[in-house]
Amino acid sequence: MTDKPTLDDWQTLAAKEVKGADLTWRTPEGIDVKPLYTAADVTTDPGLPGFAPFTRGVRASMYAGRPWTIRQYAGFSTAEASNAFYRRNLAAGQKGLSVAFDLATHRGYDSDHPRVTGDVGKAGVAIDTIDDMKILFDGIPLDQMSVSMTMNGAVIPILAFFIVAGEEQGVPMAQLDGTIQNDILKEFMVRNTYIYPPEPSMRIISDIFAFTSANMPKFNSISISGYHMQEAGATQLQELAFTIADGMEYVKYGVASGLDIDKFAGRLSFFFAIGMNFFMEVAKLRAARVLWHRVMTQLGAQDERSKMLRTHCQTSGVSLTEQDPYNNVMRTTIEAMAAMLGGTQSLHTNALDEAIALPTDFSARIARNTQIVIQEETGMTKVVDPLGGSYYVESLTEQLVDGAWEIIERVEREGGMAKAVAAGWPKAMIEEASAARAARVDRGEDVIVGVNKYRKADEDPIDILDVDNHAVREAQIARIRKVKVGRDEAACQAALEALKAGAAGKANLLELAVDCARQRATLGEISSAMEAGFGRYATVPTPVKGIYGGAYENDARWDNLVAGVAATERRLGRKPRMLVAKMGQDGHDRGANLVSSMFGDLGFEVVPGPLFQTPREAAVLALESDVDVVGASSLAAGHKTLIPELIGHLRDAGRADIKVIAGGVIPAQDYDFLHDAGVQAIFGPGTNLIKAAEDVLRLLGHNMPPESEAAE
Ligand code: MLC
Ligand code: 5AD
Repeated sequence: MTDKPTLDDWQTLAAKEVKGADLTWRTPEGIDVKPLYTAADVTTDPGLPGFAPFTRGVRASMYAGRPWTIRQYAGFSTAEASNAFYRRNLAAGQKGLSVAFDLATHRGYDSDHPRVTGDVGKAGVAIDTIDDMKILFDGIPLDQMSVSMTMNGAVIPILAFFIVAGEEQGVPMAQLDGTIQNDILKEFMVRNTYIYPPEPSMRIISDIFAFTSANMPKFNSISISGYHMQEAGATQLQELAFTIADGMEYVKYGVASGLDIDKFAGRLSFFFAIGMNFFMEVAKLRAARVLWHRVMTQLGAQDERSKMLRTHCQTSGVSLTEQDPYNNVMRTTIEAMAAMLGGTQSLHTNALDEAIALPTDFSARIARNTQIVIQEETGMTKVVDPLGGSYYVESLTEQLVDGAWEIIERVEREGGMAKAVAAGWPKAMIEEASAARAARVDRGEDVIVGVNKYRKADEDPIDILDVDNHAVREAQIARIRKVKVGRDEAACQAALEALKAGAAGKANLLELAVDCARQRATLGEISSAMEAGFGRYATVPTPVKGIYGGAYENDARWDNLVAGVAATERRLGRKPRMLVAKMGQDGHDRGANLVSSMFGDLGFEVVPGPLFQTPREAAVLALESDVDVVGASSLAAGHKTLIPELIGHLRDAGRADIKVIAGGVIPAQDYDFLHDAGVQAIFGPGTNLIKAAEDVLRLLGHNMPPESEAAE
């Protein structure tokens, strides 16, 4: 009989099989993943589910007792259209609701505001008044259905509308079950639907904690979100650390505002993205629970429920592709499995058309059924934390806990997350990770099937949802008028004045806004009443330098481009200039920041345009900066309205020579329309930035050598 093989024996055997090749994989988190894990890699006992520190789940019985909530995020066009969509989805097996609002609503503008013509009803549903909110939940009993609302900027009017919609349905607020996102720190960092400056924004959050903990015991007062960090390019470690650090900051603000920690902490909830690194995602959710338990113990919570991290998850949008879109169904399935194996409480699975448009009934059905099949056909829900005890998963969990703790300690040393966000380093860290990832994808080092490998020669177009924002806007304007005519104007103005005074003083803003909602004040009016005291916040992007370009050191194609930029500079007598424009209320700046960063690395003079410009403002900036090209980045479906307007303003100013290119989430169906409007090049999702830069140089009159085409 031979001796039991040792780890050294395995090492020797494996090395022989692969002829000595190094099998270690360094992940973007900087974790060295080895080809084999054994008991020697695990130092802590994960304990049992339902018990501190909840590594294996927050409930003892987990999905064996009750499966996670199938909660699909949705909303588009009008309240009527979204309500009908919700009802169809609930009839087909969805369990909880999740409302997506349009960007005008997010940013506190009524649909009749001149700044939002391109955004009404586009990325979500338009909500201007309590009447819209009531229609949204028509026939959906709010004492039985839990409702998540993704709202951060205009969180006060939206929550007030929700409370009053319940009231007018006959449901007292104490019975309302659901979640409000209410997470402003990550808005300043990555999602950008803030309205007010950081300080009053943090006060709003504490006011909501105070109001809901006193009046709405079933309602989750916040959804502390890492999702958007991962969407913006963060590594899973960054997402984990900054999310927990955000949570700490909110708890500290709540306590500083006079609340007892155990009175509100039990209703804090979380939200993570689940991307394609399967085991890392499983470990991330487990690590998050351990970290939250640790943090809350440190902050003095006594009640175990205050230390329990309950979370929603959404499969990753950025991991999905426009090309060969049916691959997205597989990707989403894999991600959904990671979310459930990590122990999520609630889940959204993305639709296969994610990279180009909002879901249709067809794509939403497949996305929803992905979860139903896992829950009802596979037996996977029968066992609690089935990956518990996996050497690899336990080891990754520990490494993520330790890695995140280091980042959290840095945040704490520097005074907490609000200060860190103001200083800007977390955002810069995420953008660096984003640029590094883009370079790895463009260089083919990270494979995306159907995009940088096994790409189809021809893509078959798929049917997508197109919202007519002009029609939605007209309908909304009519309803705003109707509501204003029907209300008691003096009572409404008095409620708004009280809110204005409350913003200047210390009164609870949500309580005052509920009165405004009862008096039929609009979302824009409620928002402006607070803006009068708080002001509106604006920032200018600062693209990171050298990360994308640095990945292309000694690369012939990059060098060719740099030479092309230099030649263009000699021809123009100055560096070529590009404005990267973000128009409308679309704050998704990942693409714009990447493009600014890359063209800067190539030697362009880049003008990174501020967020939320109108087409006229973007045109004025283009003229003042005397740019050669405007790159309009659009990720929220406003392109068919905003980009043609921009071109019109440039032409009116006699500068039709300025080239306008468009990039972002632009469906192939819209290309002809945009070309006819004068757009000279369009770069959709999955564009290789090197190829895009070559096209831009050609547009600027440079004769790019043909070998760079061949090198693609
Ligand atoms: C659960 N329960 C159990 C149980 N499991 N009881 C006994 N045995 C078990 N095994 C109980 C719970 O205690 C709870 O009751 C009730 O069942 C509901 O379960 P839950 O686990 O709390 O689920 P849920 O109600 O769905 O709440 C999940 C949540 C919540 C806490 C994470 O915050 C939530 O739903 N979040 C969703 C956020 C979301 O959808 N966001 C979309 C973002 S999209 P009780 O009484 O204890 O409550 C976005 C995109 C963008 O942001 O950028 O636009
Ligand atoms: N309906 C459905 N899903 C949406 N998403 C954003 N808006 C909507 C909507 N109105 C999803 C996408 C996106 C993520 C932020 O949320 O998956 O990537």
